[in-house]
Amino acid sequence: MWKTRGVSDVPKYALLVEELTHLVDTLPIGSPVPSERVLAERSGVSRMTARRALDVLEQDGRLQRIVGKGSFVSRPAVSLPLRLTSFTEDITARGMRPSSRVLEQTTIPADGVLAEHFDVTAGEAILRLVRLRLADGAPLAIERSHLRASAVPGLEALDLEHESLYAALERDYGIRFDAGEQSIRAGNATPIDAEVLGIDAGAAVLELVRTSIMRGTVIERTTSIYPGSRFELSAAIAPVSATGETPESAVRPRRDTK
Ligand code: 16G
Repeated sequence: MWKTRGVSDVPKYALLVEELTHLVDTLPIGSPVPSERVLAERSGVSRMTARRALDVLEQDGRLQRIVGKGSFVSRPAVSLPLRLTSFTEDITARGMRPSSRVLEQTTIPADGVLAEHFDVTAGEAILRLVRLRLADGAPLAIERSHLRASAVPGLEALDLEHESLYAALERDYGIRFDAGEQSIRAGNATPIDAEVLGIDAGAAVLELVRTSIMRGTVIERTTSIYPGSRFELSAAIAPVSATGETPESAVRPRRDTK
């Protein structure tokens, strides 16, 4: 006789995949994930269903199964490339759907620190844009951007909830960055950022600070906060002889700035 298991198990299976995805999202890399047997008992599904759910996460690269040991949260789902690409491009390239929630969009006068970053006089208009960035609906990062207002008149009226900042800069202002600098430093989530990102206050975060330049003019400076337990940075490293420059380490003492 044919079994009807497939039909009755579908919602439970989907639910289990969803639950497991949420679990690995919140656990640090390397943490153990409940075994097939425990999952089956807890969720009231067959062991076969529990195994299939674990398979899905393994195929997505979210879990690593080690024979005889169990399943573990695997390397980050997203590694952050060190290139002048946009969040939208990076996430789309990974087969996920990017989206944003605008938390703040204002024009402010440059204080001393911003004036120095943008090489303008204090008081000059700077656009401030704070966005929660999501991939497939899950919060990934908080980005606090400052933009030279004189280079992007009218930008504050754009709907940056639904479109890429870099795409808008190129389309409306012909801005395509030709240089940039990015610093990466360790930090701890502030209570506000932690709540927005769905992580514990004080949890380790990666802070990426990017300065984007076109024809020698700083246009953008953005600080991105990523949960440290889920991301890694990857960059190609060239042998010293290939660069023709004096060797200099990328690691330097930290300067705390906006
Ligand atoms: C990236 C950039 C950020 C830029 C954003 C634009 C890093 C560390 N930062 O997240 O500086 O503002 O892309 O994204 O990569 P969008 O074009 O999708 O709005």
